[in-house]
Amino acid sequence: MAQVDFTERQLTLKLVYYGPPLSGKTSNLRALYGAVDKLNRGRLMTLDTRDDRTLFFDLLPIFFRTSGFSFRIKVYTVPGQPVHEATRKVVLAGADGVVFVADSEPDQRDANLGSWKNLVANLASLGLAELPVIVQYNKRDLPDAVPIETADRFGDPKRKLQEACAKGGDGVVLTFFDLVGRSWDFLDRDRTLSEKLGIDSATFRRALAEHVGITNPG
Ligand SMILES: Nc1nc2c(ncn2[C@@H]2O[C@H](COP(=O)(O)OP(=O)(O)OP(=O)(O)O)[C@@H](O)[C@H]2O)c(=O)[nH]1
Ligand SMILES: [Mg+2]
Repeated sequence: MAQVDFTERQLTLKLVYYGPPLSGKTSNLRALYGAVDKLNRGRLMTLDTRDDRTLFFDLLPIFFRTSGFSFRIKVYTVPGQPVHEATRKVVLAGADGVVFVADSEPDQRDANLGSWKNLVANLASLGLAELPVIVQYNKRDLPDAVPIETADRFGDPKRKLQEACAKGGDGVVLTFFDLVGRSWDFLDRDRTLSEKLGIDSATFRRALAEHVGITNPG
């Protein structure tokens, strides 16, 4: 869970991008890296094999200050290939929120569902069943992309779906903002964060939008 250090006046959030193999998790991180002002991000660490598949995880640190408090957001991806199950669980531990990157290719429906079930099982075993999860449908640029109206909503017909093209960057920042906001609200509910920090949700969101150098999220 989030680390709050009142002596250092610092809050650290951990977000994880999860999903089936090749759905575009690493591409999301690359696009985010490109969108965030360089003063507000660290190095993008990607651990690939030679064929560009994530072997362990990727990590992008993002940071900003407001009202005398410093915020660090550690954004991770997991490797999608089934063989990396142990790694996925390690990376997911301690998360404050998850983006589930689904693949819009029609033939990836089963892969999406399988990965979703894997996520739900891992969250439950880590005691994180209530964690905010945003579903992003990536690769919307593909001509045969599954229509968003008929896309799998993973058991919740009312679930909001974020559309994205991580390769071009569309929807990546919006997905990220949505998750950071939801993670803040989730933590605030449990730990009365706003009170302790003297920063309310609206102030936090405004600071995030201003300080990560994005004037028009989306
Ligand atoms: N057409 C299209 N291709 C995409 C998009 N996003 C990613 N890709 C491609 O999909 C492939 C996989 O992308 P990655 O970001 O490496 O996928 P991943 O989810 O990190 O894959 P693993 O780490 O193996 O689980 C690459 O060839 C990307 O260029 C997109 O929005 N549209
Ligand atoms: Mg990857």
